[in-house]
Amino acid sequence: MTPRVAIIGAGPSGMAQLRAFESAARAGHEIPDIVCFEKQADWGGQWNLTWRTGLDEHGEPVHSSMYRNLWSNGPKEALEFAEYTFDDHFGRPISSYPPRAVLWDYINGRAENSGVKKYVRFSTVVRWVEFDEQTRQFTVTVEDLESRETTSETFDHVIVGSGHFSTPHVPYFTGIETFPGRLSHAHDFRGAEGLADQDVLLIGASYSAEDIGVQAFKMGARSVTFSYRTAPMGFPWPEGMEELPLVERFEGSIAHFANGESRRFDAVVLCTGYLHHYPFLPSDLALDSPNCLYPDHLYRGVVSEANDRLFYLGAQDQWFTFNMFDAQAWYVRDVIMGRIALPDAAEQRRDIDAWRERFASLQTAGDEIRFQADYIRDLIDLTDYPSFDLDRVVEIFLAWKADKQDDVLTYRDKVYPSVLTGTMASVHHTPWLQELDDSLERYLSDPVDDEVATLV
Ligand code: FAD
Ligand code: NA7
Repeated sequence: MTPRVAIIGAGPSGMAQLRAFESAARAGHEIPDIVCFEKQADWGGQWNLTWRTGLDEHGEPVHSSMYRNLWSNGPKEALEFAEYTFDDHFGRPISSYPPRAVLWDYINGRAENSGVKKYVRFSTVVRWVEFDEQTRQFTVTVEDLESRETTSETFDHVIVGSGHFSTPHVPYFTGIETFPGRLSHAHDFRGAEGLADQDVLLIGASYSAEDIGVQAFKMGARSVTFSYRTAPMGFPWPEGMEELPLVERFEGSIAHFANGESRRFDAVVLCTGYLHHYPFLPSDLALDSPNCLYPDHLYRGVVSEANDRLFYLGAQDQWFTFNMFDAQAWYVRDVIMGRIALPDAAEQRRDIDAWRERFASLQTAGDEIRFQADYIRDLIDLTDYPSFDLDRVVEIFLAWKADKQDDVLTYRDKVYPSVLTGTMASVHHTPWLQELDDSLERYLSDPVDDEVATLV
């Protein structure tokens, strides 16, 4: 009997898994029977932008937390697929920090080229997964959101690629219910244009706070204030942007901070992160973890310790993204296809403990980046995923960190060479701070000088 594999989610992780199986099929191997369930009408996961917030047209929680003005927050050279380069896709150099639509086009291009769409059941949400100890199979219950029909099928393996930056973490701040202005979580942020001329408070000190704050500044916010819990981001902020310690309480539109200062705000965005949330899994199978670089109970970061027929992709906090998902997907494929044997439970635990011990000792962002690079290298060494110069990618990440530290408003204008092709990225025709059109068409166009100038 051909084994059956269910993949939950057709975001970059699920698409990597489809591509991994397809590449084995192309090499002449017999692959399992695969079904990928995707609740959205299209693939791309987070990169599939929606204008909706809250619930979608079917009453399901909206998945994507991305916004109109989102451009890559790290250099594209750090996420390039080793077997489908930016040169393969665009046929010419592009800049190092493309907008969302361009990266969607890239991941879509690889998936389309490999013909894996046939495996995906779109607009189909996974409602429940149950494991039968006797048959050692999973029953996966799904709902077709168009027909509203619920069906169940059995699978030998389940791969969870449902992402973990979608269910907002919303802490309480004393008196926040008295705040009269616009109050939202980053998950529902869709664009900063409405923040023009406003005094904006962002609570949090990570990617979302930084980027939404910078977007607000770009779109003409009167002031941008960040409030941190543990440590400030520490960038040399321009006039009009500042970091303060944690908000202690709100009194109407006034926020009082832990250092005794207070400010009045028009809008508050909670950039307080996301929860790992797997409502389709029973608690003994659902990953329960903070957002971190090495969640517990995942052997090699992907195999569930509770059930070695259950896998998670992309469950880590992410310096690396697309190429890490590839490394994981190739490994999971080879475990499922019997090319890699899993060690016994004791050895799996020993390995998890060793990685988590190192994870606990990491001090700096550089340590974290090297840690994740080593994790990826470890996986790539076990499969036929093309290896690439991970040390060079680490250097690119470190240069990006330094560029951002120099100027958080202009780092996206910098360019890097591909570690795969050597191609030097091109400088975008318009500096990021002046570029108000985030479309693929505008990005790939070659505007004449005065079209650029009108935006400056
Ligand atoms: P996701 O992209 O979240 O995809 C998960 C998929 O699973 C979705 O399509 C969802 O609809 C589907 N799904 C969920 N539940 C179910 C269910 N029950 N049934 C069926 N389908 C389901 N990364 C970068 O490299 N560069 C960036 O600039 C960058 N910016 C980001 C900005 C924001 C605001 C966020 C939130 C993330 C950003 N990321 C960025 C990280 C991003 O998470 C990854 O790039 C990538 O999208 C993760 O892929 P994934 O497939 O693991 O998860
Ligand atoms: P992150 O990276 O998980 O960061 C969450 C931030 O929220 C972090 O700075 C936390 O502070 C802060 N946080 C969490 N709880 C609180 C409370 N109670 N009070 C104050 N601050 C809090 O999430 P992001 O949304 O920034 O990024 C997620 C992904 O989206 C990422 O991959 C990007 O590419 C885009 P801490 O520093 O822990 O004290």
